[in-house]
Amino acid sequence: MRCRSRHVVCWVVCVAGLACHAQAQVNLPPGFEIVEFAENDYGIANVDLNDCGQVAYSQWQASNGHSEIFVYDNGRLFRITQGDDRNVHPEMNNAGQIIWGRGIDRSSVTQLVLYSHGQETVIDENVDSFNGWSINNVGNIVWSRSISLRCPRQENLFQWDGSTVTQLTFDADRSNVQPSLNDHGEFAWPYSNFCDNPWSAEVLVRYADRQITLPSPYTQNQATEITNSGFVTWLSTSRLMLWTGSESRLLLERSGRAALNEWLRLYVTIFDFEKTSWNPWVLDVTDEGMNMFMLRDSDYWFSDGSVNEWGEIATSWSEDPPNSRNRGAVMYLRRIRTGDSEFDGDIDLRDHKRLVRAMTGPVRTEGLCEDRFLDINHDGDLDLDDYARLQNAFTGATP
Ligand SMILES: [Ca+2]
Ligand SMILES: [Ca+2]
Ligand SMILES: [Ca+2]
Ligand SMILES: [Ca+2]
Repeated sequence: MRCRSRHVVCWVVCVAGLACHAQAQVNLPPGFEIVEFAENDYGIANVDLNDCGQVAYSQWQASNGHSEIFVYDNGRLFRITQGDDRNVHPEMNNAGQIIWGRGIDRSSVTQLVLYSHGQETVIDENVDSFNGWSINNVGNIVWSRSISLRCPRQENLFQWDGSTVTQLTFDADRSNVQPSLNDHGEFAWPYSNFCDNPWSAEVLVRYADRQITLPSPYTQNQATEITNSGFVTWLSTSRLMLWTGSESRLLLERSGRAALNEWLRLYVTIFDFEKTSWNPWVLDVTDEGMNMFMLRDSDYWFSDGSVNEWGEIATSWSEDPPNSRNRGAVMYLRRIRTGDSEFDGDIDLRDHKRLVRAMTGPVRTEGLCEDRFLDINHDGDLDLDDYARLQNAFTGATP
C-alpha cells in the first residue's frame, strides 16, 4: 500500500496495491468551493444534480412523511410540488425534466411522476410500488415495477420513450431493480434474488449491442451507476467497484453507494468509526490510482449524492441518521467562478467572447446552465459587473 499522506484514513479505506492519495483532514479539490442551502428542521430526503448546476431535492415538511420537490438554480430555490403528499427521490436531467415517486397523502409510493415544462404526468401507477428509476438527458425513463413482493418475488424493468411504455425484462422469479440509464439508452442494474438467504445479485449491463454480467468479487451486488461511455460503479458487499469497459477494479474496501461521472470522479460517503458518522468524499480515479478528498469532517450523516460532468457534487447532511427527520441541508460542491468559462486554465479572448455573446443585461435569468460560470458575482445575470470582473482577471491564452 502506498499511502503518502497521513496513514490513518488510508489504513481505513484504501485497497492494497492501489496508489492512494488521501488526507485525514478536510481538503477540497482545487478550483471548487462549498455552498449550503435549504437548511431546515426536518431534513432533506434525496438530492440530484444536473450539468446545468440545478439541484433537485426532496425536503421533508413535517415529521409525518409529507415531503415536497424543490429545485435550486444558480442561487434561487423553486418549489415544484404543492399538496400534502410524500414526494421522494427526484432525478432531473439537463432539460429540467424531473421524475420522482409519489405517495398520496403521505402513504407509501404508488405513482411515478414526470415533471416536464411545468406539467406533471403520471408515468406508472402500482400499489406495490417501484424499486428505482432513472431518467436520461433525452427524456427516456427506465424504472423497476414491483409485481410481486412475495416469494418468488417478481420485479421487472420498464421503459418510457416519451410516448409509449415497453417492458424490458421478463423474469417470473427475480428482482430487476434500481436501474441506471445513460443517454444512449444503455442501462445497468442489479439482477437480484431476494428470496435466497442470504440474498444475492449480479450486475447486468445492457449495452446497445449486447448484455453482459460484470465480473464481481462477491455475490451481493447493488447500487449501480452507468455513464455515457459505459463505465459502471457499484457496491459488491460494501466494496466499491468500478467497471471501465474491460476490467472490474476494487476502489475501496468499504463505502456507501457512489455517484460517477465520465471523467471517473466519484462521490461517496465513508463511515467514520470514531465519530460514528458518514463523511463525504470525492475520489478521482487515474491510471495510477486514486486521489481522495474529504469534503467535511463532522459527526453529521452525509447521504448519497450526485456528480455532474463538470465535477460538481450535490449531497445532503443530517444531524443524525437521516430517517429520524432531523435538521439537515443540501451541500453543493461547485466550481469557483473566475471568468474561465471552460476551465482550461486561462481567462482569454474565448472566455471574453463567450460572455459578450451570452450577456443578459442586469436582469436575473433562470437556466443559465453552462453560462452560469460567467455569472462571476453570483447575482443571476450576465452583465457589465461580470464583464468588469472578467477584464480585471484577464490572463490571455496560456499555452
Ligand atoms: Ca478559459
Ligand atoms: Ca448584475
Ligand atoms: Ca452577474
Ligand atoms: Ca483558453
